[in-house]
Amino acid sequence: MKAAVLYEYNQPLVIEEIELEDPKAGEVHVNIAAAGVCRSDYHFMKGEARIALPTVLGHEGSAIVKRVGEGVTSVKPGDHVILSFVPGCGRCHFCLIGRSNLCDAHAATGPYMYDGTTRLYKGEQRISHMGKVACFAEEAVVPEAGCVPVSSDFPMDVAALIGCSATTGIGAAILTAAVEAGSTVAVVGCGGVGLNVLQGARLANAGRIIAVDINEGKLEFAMKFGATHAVNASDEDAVARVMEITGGLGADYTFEVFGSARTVETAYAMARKGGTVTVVGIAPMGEEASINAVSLTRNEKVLKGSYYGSARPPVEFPRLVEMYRSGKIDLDGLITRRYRLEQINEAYDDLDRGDVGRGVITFQ
Ligand code: PAD
Ligand code: ZN
Repeated sequence: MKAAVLYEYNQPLVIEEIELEDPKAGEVHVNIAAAGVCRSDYHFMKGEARIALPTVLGHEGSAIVKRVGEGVTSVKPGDHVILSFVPGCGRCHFCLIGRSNLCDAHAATGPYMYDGTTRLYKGEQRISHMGKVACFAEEAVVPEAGCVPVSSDFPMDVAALIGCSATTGIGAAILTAAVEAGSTVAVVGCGGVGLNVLQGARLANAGRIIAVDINEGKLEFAMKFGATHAVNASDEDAVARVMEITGGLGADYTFEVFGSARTVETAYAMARKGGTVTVVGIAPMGEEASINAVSLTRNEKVLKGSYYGSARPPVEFPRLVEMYRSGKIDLDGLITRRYRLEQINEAYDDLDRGDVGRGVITFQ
């Protein structure tokens, strides 16, 4: 099957034929339908985050089940599924307390299947699977728990977005931060994930929703996804502007959705006393944000991380499907460009330039 393989950091993905082994017990072989172009993959391409190389990236995907391994009961060939990049093991402490997004067994095996081996090879060479998904390929083998069924009349490009950006962004607003109705929200970084934080804040009936970005196009987009104010951080002091908009108080909830120490500090500075700062972006390895320790105490700020929107995919994916169907969230409007797998390097150049809401690779 054809896949996009990352052999070396800072080199283009290589589109080539590789081998996919049969699913083992508890695994599912799928045909990928659509894959979203997310910055998390880009962090690996740039070497800002590390993964076992070579690897097939892609963690925001939808697919159709082709066949199932021994013991698989929750899906069957022909079923449409949304892929989860943290398929909880169901047995570790975090899965048992209902926080499967923090699954220990998944973290321990990383980009390999739960038995620690791979299903992807180029000749003798082992290739790893990002998030046990690896959807920048025509086909994949994934754990059963990574397949969340979705009805066959549901659009597959939208389904892919539910696999990461929608769940991550809306979950950060609703589940991690639990934004209160009427409150003021500021979102730093309005790409595919940040736009979903904005619409999550709108769903929570936030009062003022302030979008902060360095790209004017993204800010225009943000106004369609719930923002009431737009702040261009490349031509004004974003913290000062948020203070001005909030009458000197700062925002009740702030979100960092780019991925850098600097923007974490910006989101922290914009929060009011007692406000909640939620960090969604994944900063380059080793970067440390500096937070004034006394300000944390005296101002009672709350600093939180949000991974996969604090979601339990089998619970939240179907909820997002229903919110999309009833028109409460807009996912079609996020998809600004569609690409073929062969154009994946171009898709990431577009992401880097900030040209797109969300790009999607389609396979069918
Ligand atoms: P994206 O590239 O689509 O969006 C990033 C946005 O940040 C762009 O609109 C940029 O213009 C904007 N930006 C850049 N610099 C600044 C700045 N200094 N101030 C304000 N805005 C700025 O990326 P994305 O939406 O796909 O991903 C955003 C981050 O979220 C990224 O770090 C990704 O790895 C992370 C992520 N986290 C999770 C999770 O579970 N926590 C899941 C998915 C993605
Ligand atoms: Zn993602």
